[in-house]
Order: sequence, then C-alpha cells, then structure tokens
Amino acid sequence: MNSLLGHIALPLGRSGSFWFPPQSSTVAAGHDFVYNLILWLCIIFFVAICGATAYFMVVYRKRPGHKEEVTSTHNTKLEVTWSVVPLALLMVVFGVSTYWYMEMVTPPDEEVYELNVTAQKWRWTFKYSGEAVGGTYYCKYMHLIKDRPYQSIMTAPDNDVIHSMFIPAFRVKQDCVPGRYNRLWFRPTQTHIEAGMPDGFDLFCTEYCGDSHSNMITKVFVYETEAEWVAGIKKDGDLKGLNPEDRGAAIYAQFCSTCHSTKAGQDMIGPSWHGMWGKERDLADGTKVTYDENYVRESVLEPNAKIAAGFAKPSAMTPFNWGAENDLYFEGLIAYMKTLK
Ligand code: HEC
Ligand SMILES: [Cu+2]
Repeated sequence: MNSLLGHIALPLGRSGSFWFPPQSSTVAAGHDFVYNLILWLCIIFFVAICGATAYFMVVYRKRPGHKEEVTSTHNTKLEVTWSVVPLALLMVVFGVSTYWYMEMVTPPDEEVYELNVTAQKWRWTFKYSGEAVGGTYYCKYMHLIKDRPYQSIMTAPDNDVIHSMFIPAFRVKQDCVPGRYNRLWFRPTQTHIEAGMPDGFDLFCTEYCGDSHSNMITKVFVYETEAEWVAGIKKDGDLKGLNPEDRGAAIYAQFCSTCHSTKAGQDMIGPSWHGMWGKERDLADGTKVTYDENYVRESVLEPNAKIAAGFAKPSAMTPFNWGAENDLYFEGLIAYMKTLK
C-alpha cells in the first residue's frame, strides 16, 4: 500500500520525485506516504466537488420550457454521509500522521551518536570530536555513516537569530534557537552516491534569518565505512596540516566571508579586513585601539567589547569560540590578516 501509493504520486520512485529527492532515511517513506495521502485526498475531493458543481450548473441551468425546482431544505441521509465520510478520512489522516510523527521524534533503543550543530548568520558548523576521529574538528559539511542513528544537538549563539535545519532527502527539519538546545534524530539509509547525488545531499536553512539566508546551505555526506567518514571529516575540518596563512584563509572562507570582505574599502555587514593590520582603529565610542592580536582575538570572542566606528551596537557579529582550538584558529586568522595589505 505504502509503495503503491508512493509510486502513483512519485513516478520516479526511490530515485526521487517531482516533490522530493530520493528517500534516504528511515522516516522518509512514512513522510511521503502521509504527504501523498493528503495530496491525493485533496485532489480527489477538489475534482469531484468542482466537477459536480460544473455538471449541475449545466444540467439545471435556466432555459425555456424548464420548470424551476423548489430548493430542498433537508436530507438526513445526505447530511450524515457528508459528515461521517470526511470525519472517517480525517481520523485516518490523523492516525497515520501520529504514527509517523512518533517514529520521527522517538530515537531508537540503541546507541545513538551525538552530533553538534551550530547555526549562525549565515553558516552551519558541525563539530566532531572523540576517539574515532582523534581530535576536534569544526566542519562546514555534515558527515555521517550509513545505517547509524544520529541525534543532533542543535543551537545558535545567544545574540544570533532563529535558524532551521532541513535535510530534504531525510525528510527531517528542526529549529536552531539561540541559547537553547533542540534535538533531531535520523538514520540515513543510503549514501549520497547510492542516491545519485555525488555532490552530497542538500541541507538548507528554512527559517528566514536575514541578508544571506539564501546562502545558508551546505551538504550532507553519508559514507559506507568509518574510515571514509574519518577521512571526510579530516579533509573538511583539519586545519593542523595547513600553514598558518592557508589555515587562516580556510577559516575565513568557512566562518567570516559572509560578513567581511578582504578587498580595500569594501565594507559588508562588517568592516573590510584589507590593510587594517597594525593600524590605529577608530571605535564607535570615539576612542582608538591598535588593530593587533589582542584586538582581533577580543573582537571574535566578544564582539560587543569594542565596536568599530560606523557600526552599530550591539554588534551584528555573533561570537565565535573554538575552545581548546582557539590558539590554532587565531594563529591562522592573524597570519592571514597580515597578508591582506
Ligand atoms: C554576521 C556577520 C559577521 C560574521 C560572520 C563575522 N563578523 Fe566580524 N564583524 C561583524 C561586524 C558587524 C563588525 C563590526 C562591529 C564590531 O566591531 O563588532 C565586525 C567586526 C570584526 C572585527 C573588528 C574589525 C575592525 O575593523 O575593527 C574583527 C577583527 C572581526 N570582526 C573578525 C571576525 C572573524 C575572524 C570572523 C570569522 C571567524 C568574523 N568576524 C565573522 C560581523 C561579522
Ligand atoms: Cu538561517
């Protein structure tokens, strides 16, 4: 029944449909079943009601020799039918939806892997740490292993705005709220390669969050083996292997480029970084500060401590903090800023 209805509405079957990419998590089939059930109920009733209306308009139209009928005021059988049938159908929709909703919100009774997700104007950051990967990595892509259950612990920095993570191929979506932790579990059932999406599954922000909301997109990679997964994470988030300037450029591209330009005089949401290193910096409160290591570090960890002249307080910049990796990150960022002359 499930796949039968699925195939009527999804002519392309498992390889995706007009509405959705290929079903790639354990809840995807249920989601599509409910979606198609409601879609087809709407289509059938829409066509039947509009068809009947049009038919009666023609058959009972006013014309010479046709006597007007008296409007009937009551028909118990008809009224009971049009109340009971929709009620029964709604109960079916309610039952099926509730069943799949419970599947979506109840993690399985086995080891579930935690995945830290941070949404920030306008970036996604996935943190990987622990023995398996050997270190801490901040990745711009989501890396998963096929058939494993994941629980994402999702948040946004305190002075950011609400974002929402949507992975269409998994049919899952959850808000990332500043200062709160939301959870979302899912289990990928095929790799992005098997799904015919070699560039990875799409991940979107679906809560309008300002200027670059439409750029708040990234990719989800699902691997067969743990070795491939570790390699994917290291390729994405390993900054140790890079020299400081390249490391800084990579950090800039991942975290800062939506708001800071590296071209002369090109202010975006934040000031350009071009040619600033070592100069005196005018602040919004009329004082000055030297644009040096301390100023950069403070600006990133605590953007509101000093506001650059011409920019509003509270700062539009949300703080970044890479914890134990901070020195590695700042060494790279500062080396990179020094090159921007
Ligand atoms: C959401 C937009 C946004 C992002 C992302 C962002 N910044 Fe900012 N940044 C700002 C704004 C706005 C200011 C100016 C207000 C202030 O001084 O806090 C600023 C100021 C700064 C300053 C002081 C600059 C000056 O000319 O005085 C530094 C340094 C800085 N940011 C570094 C970074 C780094 C490093 C990153 C990435 C890790 C980053 N920013 C990401 C918006 C952003
Ligand atoms: Cu967003």
